[in-house]
Amino acid sequence: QSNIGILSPDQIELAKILLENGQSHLFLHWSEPGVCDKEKLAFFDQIARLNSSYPGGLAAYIKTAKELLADSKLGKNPYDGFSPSVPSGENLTFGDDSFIEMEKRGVVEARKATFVLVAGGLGERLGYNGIKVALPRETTTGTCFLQHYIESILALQEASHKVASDGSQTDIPFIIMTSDDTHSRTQDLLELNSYFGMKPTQVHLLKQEKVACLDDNDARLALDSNNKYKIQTKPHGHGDVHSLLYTSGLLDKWLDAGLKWVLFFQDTNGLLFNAIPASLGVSATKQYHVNSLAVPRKAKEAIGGITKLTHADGRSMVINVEYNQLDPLLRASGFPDGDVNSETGYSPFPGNINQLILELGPYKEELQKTGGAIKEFVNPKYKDSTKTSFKSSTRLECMMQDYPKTLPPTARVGFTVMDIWLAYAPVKNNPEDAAKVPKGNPYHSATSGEMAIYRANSRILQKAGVKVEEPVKQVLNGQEVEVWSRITWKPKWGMIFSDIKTKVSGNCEISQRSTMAIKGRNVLVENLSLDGALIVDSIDDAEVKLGGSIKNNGWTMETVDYKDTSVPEEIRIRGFRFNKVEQLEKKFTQPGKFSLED
Ligand code: UGB
Repeated sequence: QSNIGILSPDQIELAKILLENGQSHLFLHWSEPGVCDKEKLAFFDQIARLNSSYPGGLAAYIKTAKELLADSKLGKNPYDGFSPSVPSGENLTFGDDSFIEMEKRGVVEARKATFVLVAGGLGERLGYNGIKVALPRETTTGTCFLQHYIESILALQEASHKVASDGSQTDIPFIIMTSDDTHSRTQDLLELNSYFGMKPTQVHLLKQEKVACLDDNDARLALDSNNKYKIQTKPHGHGDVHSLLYTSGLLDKWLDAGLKWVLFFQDTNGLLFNAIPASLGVSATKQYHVNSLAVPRKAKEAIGGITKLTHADGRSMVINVEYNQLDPLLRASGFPDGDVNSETGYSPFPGNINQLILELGPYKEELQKTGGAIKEFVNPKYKDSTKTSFKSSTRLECMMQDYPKTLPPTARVGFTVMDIWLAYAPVKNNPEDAAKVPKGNPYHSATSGEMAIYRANSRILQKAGVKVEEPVKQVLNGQEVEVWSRITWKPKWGMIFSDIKTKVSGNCEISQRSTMAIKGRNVLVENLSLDGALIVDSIDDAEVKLGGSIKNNGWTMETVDYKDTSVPEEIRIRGFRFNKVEQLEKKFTQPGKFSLED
C-alpha cells in the first residue's frame, strides 16, 4: 500500500476493502508516489461511488459476483427445484362492466398513488441517438412520451381530486430514474418545456450508477483499457430503482402523506395509461401487494412470462420468468414442447409488460429488510466451453420485476391481463431488426408503436359508438401494419372509458383516411361525419361541439425509408411522414359554448 501516496482514512478503508476481496491487481501497475496523483484520487472517487451506490458495498458486490459466476460456470439453473405452472390472475376485457368498475375504482385510488418511470436505458436495440422519452409518441401532434406521461398523470390527478370524498388534493409525485446516459438530457427536456405543466416540486430525478465490470470467474474488477486508474463500468439494470427509492427517503415521506401505491413503468409504451386506472382498481379491490400488468403473449415472444413457480420444499412465487429461461424450464419440467401457443393462439403464460403496482406499506417493510437489493444474475460470454475466460468483461444485472423473489409466501402477488391493443406497444427495435420479426409477432418498433396508438384510439371510439372505418394494411420500413384513422386526444379529454362515452353522442363516423386531434378538454363529438383532417384546441372554459359533415383533402401519409438521412431520425424510423395537404384547424380561446361553425 505504500506507493499509493498520502491517503485519507476513507481512502485507506476503500483500499482495504479492495485488497481483502481479491482486488490487489488493481494496484500492481501503480506509479511511484507523486506521479499520476490526480488519476489516483479519481480512482478512489470512483471506488467510493461504486461502494456507496451498491447495497452492502463493493465487498457484497464481489461476493455475490463470485457466487453467481461459479453457478454460471457449473451451468446451474436458478430455477432448480422449481416447477412452473400457469398462475391465476385477473383478466379484464376493455369496455365491459368489470373493466368500467375497475377504472372508476382506480381513479378514486389515484390520488394515493406515486408514479416511477425507469428511464436510465439508452435503448441500444432501438439505436436512436436521443433519449427515448423525447421521441414522439405519435407524429400527428408530435407529443413526446414524457409529455404524454406527465399529462396523463395530471389528468388522473385531477379526475381523482374530483371524486375525493374527503376533498383531499395531494399532488401525485412523479419519479424518473435516470442514468449518466440519460440524466442531463431528461432534465433539459423537462426544464425547456416547463415540466410539461407539472409542478417542478412534483418531479424527482433519481440517477442510477453503473456497476463495476468483472474480468474473470474470480470477480476481479476490470480496468478501463485506456486508463489503468479507472474501473470499467456498465449499467446494472432497471432493478436499481428499488434501492434508489429506499435510500432517497421518499418512501417515508409518502407514507406520512397517506399515499398507498407505487406504480412503476417503462420508457416507451404509449398505450400504458389506457391500462393504469383499471389495474390500479384491481390492486385496490384484490388488495394486491404486487400487481404485474400483463398481456397475452405469443409463445417464445421476447418478453418475460408471468409464471407460478412451486419448489419441492413447498415455497411458491408468482414471478416474471424471462423468455429465454421459460422455454428450457418448461422442457425440464415435463412439458417436452416447452413454451407453445395454446388453442387461443397465445402462450398460457401471460406476457410481463414491466408495469408493476406495489402497495407502499408492505413495499417499504420489505425494503427495510433487503435495503432495496434485488436478486441479480450474470450473463458472461465465455471464450470456449471450459468457461474459464470471457470474451469481454461482464457485470451483475438486476431487473425491477424480480422484486417479489424475496417476498414471504404470505405476500399477495397477483397480475392483471389486458388486451394487447389497449395496453402494450413499446418502441424497442430498430427498423432493420423489426422487419425481420417473424410474421404474426409484434414488431415493437417506432412504426408499430405509433400505429398502435391510432388503432387503440379508433377501437375505443368504436366501442363508444363511433363508426370508425376499418384499417388498411400497409408496409412501412419493411413491416406490414394496420393503418387506422389517425385519431388522438389529450389525456384530459378522456382518461377512462366512462368519461370518453359522455363526450361522444349521436351518429358519428370517421373515414380511414381521416386525422382527428382533440387538444381541448370540453370537446363534445356529436353527429360528426369526418372525411379529412380536423384539429381542435380549446381552453378549459370553452365547450366545443364537433358536429356536421367535414370533408377536406386531409393529411396523406408519405413513405420514408429509414436509411434516408435527409429526414430527421425520429421520423425516418417510422417509415412515413404526414403531408398536411388540407385540414380544418380551430382554436377556441374564449370561454363559452361553441361549435365548428363559430
Ligand atoms: N432501464 C433503466 O432504467 N436502467 C437500466 O439499467 C436498464 C433499463 P429495456 P429489457 O417490455 O418487452 C424488459 O432495455 O430490460 C429502463 C423486461 O425485463 O427496454 O430488455 C429502460 O430505460 C422484460 O421482461 O427492456 O426488458 C426502459 O424503460 C419485458 O417486460 C426499461 O428499463 C420487456 O422489458 C426496460 O429496458 C418488455
